[in-house]
Amino acid sequence: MIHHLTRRIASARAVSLIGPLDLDGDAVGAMVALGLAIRRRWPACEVLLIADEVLPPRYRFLERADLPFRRAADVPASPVDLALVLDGDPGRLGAAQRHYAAARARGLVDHHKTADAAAVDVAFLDPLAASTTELVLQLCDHWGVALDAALAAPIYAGLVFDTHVFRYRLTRPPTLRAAARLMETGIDHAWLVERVLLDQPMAKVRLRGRMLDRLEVALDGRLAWATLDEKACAGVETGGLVDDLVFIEGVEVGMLLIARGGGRVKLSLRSRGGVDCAEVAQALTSSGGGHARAAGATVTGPARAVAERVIAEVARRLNTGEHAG
Ligand SMILES: [Mn+2]
Repeated sequence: MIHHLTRRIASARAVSLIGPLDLDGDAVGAMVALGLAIRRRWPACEVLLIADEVLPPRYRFLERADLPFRRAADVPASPVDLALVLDGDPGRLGAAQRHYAAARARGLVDHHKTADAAAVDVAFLDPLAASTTELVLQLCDHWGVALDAALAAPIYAGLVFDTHVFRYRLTRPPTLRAAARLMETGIDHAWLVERVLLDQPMAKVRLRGRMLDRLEVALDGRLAWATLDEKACAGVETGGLVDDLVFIEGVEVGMLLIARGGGRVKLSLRSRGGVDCAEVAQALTSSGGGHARAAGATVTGPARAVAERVIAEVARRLNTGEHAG
């Protein structure tokens, strides 16, 4: 896989690196790091970074003046030799979709277990990688691109974002060895972690307080949940709030419901036991999905009715999965 991708990039005059909808620290880090690595290895290759949205303020410190992020709607879709989607599903690109479609060849660099190599011309995938930036580091090593602080910072940003600073399951010995190598370039670990993860807008902290105030439990304390309405969430980025609902003693599944306009509810699920959140989200609506431990969906109906449906789905899985470990 790595050789095939390398050949494709080596023969390309222009490569687009495309981020999925809802850019996160790993997607942004992977775009910046891979862009920089390609530029260093093949200086004549033109590299474009494209996403549906403008770069979220949190990640602006990663952007380089010589590799600016372009909003898909602001640039014409050109038939570049290769378009690569990083850290996401080529079916979820928003306005960047037409850039992907216009390319002569299409590919994927990703660590999601649902990534499908058969759907693209070239892929570099590893569902055991802790972040897509961990795969970018492997590409740098394969290409002989020297690791310095400029390259290490976006790679490290993706690594700490996706593992929540090495807390989650995909943190393995190679992840920590990679982290050590990255730190040895002189990057500031504490500063990067603050910028990428810890610093929160005041409005989000207050919203978290409101969420915790409304905490309810079900299924003998094994599911914790809360509901917020659209008004309370106005102007606040709600990503990650649901994580606070699953790391509670005895809780295995966390659920956050955000009531949106038009009778729709945004559902976010987290699991740390045997319940597969993606299955639960899919049981509610065919457009639901994600990972076993983190999933979501947009469902029609009153929030409480949606909650009851989720609780019933989780209850079935808790009962049948009792002895599965
Ligand atoms: Mn990722």
